Amino acid sequence: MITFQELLRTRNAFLLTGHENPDGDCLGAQAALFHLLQALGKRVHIVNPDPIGRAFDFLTEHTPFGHARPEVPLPEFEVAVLLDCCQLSRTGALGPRLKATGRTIAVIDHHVGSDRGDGSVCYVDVTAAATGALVRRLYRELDVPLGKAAAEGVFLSLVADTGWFRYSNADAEVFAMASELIASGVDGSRMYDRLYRRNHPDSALLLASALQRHRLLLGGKLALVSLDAALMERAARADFETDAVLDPLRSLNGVEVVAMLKERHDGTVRCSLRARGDVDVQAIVSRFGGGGHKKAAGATMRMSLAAAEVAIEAAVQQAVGAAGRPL
Ligand SMILES: [Mn+2]
Repeated sequence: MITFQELLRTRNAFLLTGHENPDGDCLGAQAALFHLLQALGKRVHIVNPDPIGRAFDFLTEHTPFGHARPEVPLPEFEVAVLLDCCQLSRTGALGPRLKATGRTIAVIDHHVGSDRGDGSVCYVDVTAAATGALVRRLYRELDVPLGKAAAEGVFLSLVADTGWFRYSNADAEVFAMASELIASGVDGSRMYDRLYRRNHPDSALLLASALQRHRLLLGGKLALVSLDAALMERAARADFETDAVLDPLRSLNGVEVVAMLKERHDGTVRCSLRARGDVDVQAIVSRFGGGGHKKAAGATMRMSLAAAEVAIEAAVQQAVGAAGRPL
């Protein structure tokens, strides 16, 4: 069995990809791995299922991000690397195209069970706070110095997945890496402004409308917010990041789980769960075919918004009971 490091050393052409609607960890890790492979003299292309979000456009100053278009052939590659996910199904319409090439699928990921996904060669650690932290480790193991563009990518990964160092996954490795990255010239405050302070003028009203729809259930332990397709369309037009509703709900005293349900036009509902305390939301979403981490997880549910609300409330009720605090 070839190691991940050997794979990077011995193959010459790589395609880097990740999950649909790539987030800061996915994109930051891709930027860092792109420059690692270039330093090793490899050919490398980033081809994501979706274009890079506007908030992350600063990454494109140093790193070329591409996305798949049905009419454009994929670049030649020997290895496709999935970052921040482990299943081709998470890459949307790109998945079947990658599979059809018959090339090696590799995985760098930190989600629960990611060593049992579609990767035949995996670099996985579920205790790592971010996929970008794993790419940082690869630089050390391959003895490649971290350049400025890669440092920016790793820092973005860390802040994206630790909620700017607030979540319980912000461990000693995260702070040690962050310290090293800031010392190497990453401007954290500037990145914060670029990520979070360029919102569309409609964003404040969208946040208010979304928050207005929340309900407290299970005696205040579950905060549930349902965003119907009409609101999701307004959000898309304003590039509004719906995750912004999660923190205000998680801040409410007594809330143990926050559930956000987003209605899609294809008849599915995207569910995002966040936990405070001991409830394992990864276990909850696994019943619906989803995945993630103990404190942050998601699933795509094939049902109506109303049915998803009922299903999630029931599943959370069971889990809150299982966590040792019966209602
Ligand atoms: Mn991640």
